[in-house]
Amino acid sequence: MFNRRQMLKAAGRAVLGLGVAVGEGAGLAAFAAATVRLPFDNGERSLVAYPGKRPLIELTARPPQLETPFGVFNDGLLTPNDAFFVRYHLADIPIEIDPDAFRIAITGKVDKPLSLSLQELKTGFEPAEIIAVNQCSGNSRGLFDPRVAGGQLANGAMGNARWRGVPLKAVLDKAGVQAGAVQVSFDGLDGPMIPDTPDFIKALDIDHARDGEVMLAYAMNGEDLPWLNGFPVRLVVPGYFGTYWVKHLREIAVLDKAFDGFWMTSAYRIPANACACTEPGKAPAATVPINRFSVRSFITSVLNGATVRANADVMLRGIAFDGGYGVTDVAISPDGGKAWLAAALGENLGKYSFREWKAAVRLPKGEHVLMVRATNRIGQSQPIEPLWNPAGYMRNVVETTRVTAA
Ligand SMILES: Nc1nc2c(c(=O)[nH]1)N[C@H]1C(S)=C(S)[C@@H](COP(=O)(O)O)O[C@H]1N2
Ligand SMILES: [Mo]
Repeated sequence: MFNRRQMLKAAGRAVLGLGVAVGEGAGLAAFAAATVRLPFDNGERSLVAYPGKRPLIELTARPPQLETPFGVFNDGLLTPNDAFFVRYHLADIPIEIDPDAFRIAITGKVDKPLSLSLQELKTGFEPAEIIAVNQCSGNSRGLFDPRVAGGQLANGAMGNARWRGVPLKAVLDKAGVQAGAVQVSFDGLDGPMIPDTPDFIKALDIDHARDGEVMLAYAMNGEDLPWLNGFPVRLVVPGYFGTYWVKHLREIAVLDKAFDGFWMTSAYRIPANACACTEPGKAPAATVPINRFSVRSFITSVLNGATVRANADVMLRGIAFDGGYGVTDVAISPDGGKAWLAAALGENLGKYSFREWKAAVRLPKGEHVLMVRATNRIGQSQPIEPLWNPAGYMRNVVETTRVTAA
């Protein structure tokens, strides 16, 4: 219904459109097409079409937080731009950006501070592409038991896209990082509604920032970034949780000490142990900033509660991914975890991408519990019993899909 490209042409400046989407949550009711029920208590949600998006599962309106309906993940390995999930923390999101006036500042411990236009970013550096999954730390949080506070998401706060942009390393090299640099911080155009709320700023260690893979992305699946996914430029941190993928990037600061803002030192921290977990209800003794994805896999071709043909080959299909070592094995259980058979892996789109898998099962008449479990190159896999932590991060239990064969 809303096409940003048309908006650009029409107005010269880019605007989010539908000021109502940001300012007046109530006005959105008119766009609610339907509702869905996520598989947990209070999982009733509206499907709402925001600018540049098809109807998605609305978690909050101010700021917009949208989850991808799970069926999308069976349509292809790349998540379409108009179906890609949306996560914001602060309600004052940009609603008007002039792409010609837009600049990214590179400041701090550099020889030559830079102020890069979009044009300079696109033409002054060698472009790079990478296919990578973006997943929110709290993806699947609504499934935690006992329940935890935070956005109550099912499994749709993830997506896989082909990102195009400039390696952060190239930009930092141009600015000339000075000796003693420790971290690099990233700030976007969005801000808090009241000054007491800390601005959303994230940081990476200097070596990570200069690994050549972390990218300033200006395109996604061959098009400009959708507004709500960070137009005109966002950070892409392959293998790392979405919290580092700062949108509407406006300032990159090279720091000579670890960044001490709220979103690094208090939020987005996980228990400092091998499972990143605690006993349900217990706080961790020590924490570290959340970092790489744990291994996950999903059946996408049949959903919980589906009916499949009995005594016939049923081709199961799905996706698997990890934090960048690469998925090497996917196994399927047709009987709730007693027997496991190897699935065939599909095309390798790179170690940060969703990897397709397929496996045929034959099921006698009756109820069946299907499971899928992936393992990566360094032997990391998925727990049969869910891990728990107070923030509801990193859920990666072996998924269970109940079907009836008839
Ligand atoms: N500017 C800005 N960037 C941000 C955030 C934010 O609140 N503001 N949220 C982060 C979090 S927690 C996630 S999960 C991803 C989500 O990316 P998406 O909205 O493009 O799906 O954006 C990240 N980048
Ligand atoms: Mo997130």
